[in-house]
Formats: sequence, C-alpha cells, structure tokens
Amino acid sequence: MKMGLIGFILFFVFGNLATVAASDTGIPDTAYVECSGFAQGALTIRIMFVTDNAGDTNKIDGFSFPIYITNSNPAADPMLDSTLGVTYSGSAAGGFSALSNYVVPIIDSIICDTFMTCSPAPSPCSIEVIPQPGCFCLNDSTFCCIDSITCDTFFEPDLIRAFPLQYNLIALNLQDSAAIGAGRYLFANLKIQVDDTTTICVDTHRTQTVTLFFLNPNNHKYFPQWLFKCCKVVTTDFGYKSGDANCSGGNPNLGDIIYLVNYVFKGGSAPCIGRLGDANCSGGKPNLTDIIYLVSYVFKGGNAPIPCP
Ligand SMILES: [Ca+2]
Ligand SMILES: [Ca+2]
Ligand SMILES: [Ca+2]
Repeated sequence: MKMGLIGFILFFVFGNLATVAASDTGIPDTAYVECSGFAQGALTIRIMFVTDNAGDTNKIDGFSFPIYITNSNPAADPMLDSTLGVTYSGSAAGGFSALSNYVVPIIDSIICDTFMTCSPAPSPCSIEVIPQPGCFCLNDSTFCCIDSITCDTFFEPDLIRAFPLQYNLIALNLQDSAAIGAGRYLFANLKIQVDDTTTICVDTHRTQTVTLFFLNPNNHKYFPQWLFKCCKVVTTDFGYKSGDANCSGGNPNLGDIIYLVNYVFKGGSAPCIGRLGDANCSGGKPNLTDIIYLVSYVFKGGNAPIPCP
C-alpha cells in the first residue's frame, strides 16, 4: 500500500479546508471524458472540463477527481501509466503547486489470528460456568476465553493492473499562481497499455473520503456535472489484419492457418490478439469454422477475413 505523501497531505487539506459549499456561478461546470486514440499499444483517454466561471473569486483553484476505470476484457491486461508527468502533461492545472495521482489500494484479503486461553470447566461446560463475556465452551469440559485477535490486511500487489481501478487525481494551487477562468480544458491524461481488444470505461465515484469537486480561490468547493464515457480498442487499432493469428503482419497466410490449427486442436498458444483468430467474425473463441474460412481465403480465392471490432 502506497498512497504518496502529497496525496495524503492533500487529503488532509481538503478534508479540513474545503468544507463550505459554494455555488457554481453561471451554468453548471462539466467534467467529461474524451477518447483520444490508440498508439503504440496504449489507449489515451483525456479527462476534460468546461467552465464559464468569471471573476477572480469564482475561478478554479483546485480539483478533486476520483476516477473509476473498468476493463471489459481481462485478456487485454490493461496497465495504467501513473507517472505524474504523463498524467498532467498539457493539463490546465499543470502549473499548480501540488499535483497528486494515486491508485487506491484494493484489499486482497484479511487474515486474522485469534489468541485464547482455555481452562477445564469445574462442571459440565454451560453458559452458567462461563466466567465472562468473550468466553465460550469449547466442549463439555473446557471453556476458552479470547485474549486478542490480530489481523493482517493484504493489498493487491500490482495496483496499476488491478482493474477495476480507483484512481484519485488531486491538483491544488497552494501558491498564488493564476486560477483557471472560463474555457474548455484538459485536466489529465489516462494512458493505458492494453494487449487485446477491450472497452475501457471511465466514471467518477464517491466514497466516504473522496468526491468529485472543484475548488475556488476562497477554498469553497462546488460539484461539477460529470459525463461518463467508454473508449473501445478494436482489432484494427493494433495495425493487424483479421486472420493474422500469429501477429506476423501483412495478409493472413499458411502460417496463420497452422497457428490456428495448433491452437484449436493441439492446445497451442492463443492468437496474440484474441479477435484476430476469429476470421469469420462470429464472436467467441476461434474454432474450426475460422480455419476453414482462412483456408478458403488463402488457397481458394475466398473472401478476406472480416475485420472484427
Ligand atoms: Ca459555471
Ligand atoms: Ca500471420
Ligand atoms: Ca469464428
């Protein structure tokens, strides 16, 4: 578990400073998500906002963005780039003095040990002979009292891969650099490496300790509207043609047929990108019909494999 000192401090600052609700002047400000393309194995998603707030006391001087990211395909094995420089590259808040981004640890398991002392019961063990609360009859002749319970909490070790992922972004203008006035801006980038086609959805969420809000220069917070969005990575984003089961590039050929035969009938490796093996785009895992389809294309002038989303 690692939250980062800045994140922790900002948490504290927000918790204690920004307790007075301020109204959002003009029309409601809005935070939203933009799918910004796929390149070199990574999907870029932009967290944006638009504000009409004018006047020095109404501008934006701080942000709390709890983000909740889901992934539809475990085989895509998404990995978030949580480097601060990537997250806030080009951000309107990039010049703010305190920038933080941290993945909220997910509790994997809790293991507890119970320590107790047992004694022989003077008469057959029953509720009457139990000396105090916290004790119980172990059997007819023995009672036990719990001395203490200690628990260890284990967190998911690889946080940036633990989807669904809670990601908190906090930007605070602690010095007197300019607050952000009316306009449409980028707040942060989510750069997510994926190995397969998938749908990544970005939402906000609310817990006891975090919520989405903007802060004005008087440290009053207000709550912008939020628009949820999903971004898709499809087969063609990877630059491979459908049927190129071994990801060798170019048109599907005999090598791909052999690769699929091995996968379907001999327990060989799955296509490097699952959907590439689905030559007839029927959905599901590649099977014999996809092999027949590929054979027809490669040797009999049949239709080219169908690009599948
Ligand atoms: Ca407004
Ligand atoms: Ca190939
Ligand atoms: Ca198929």
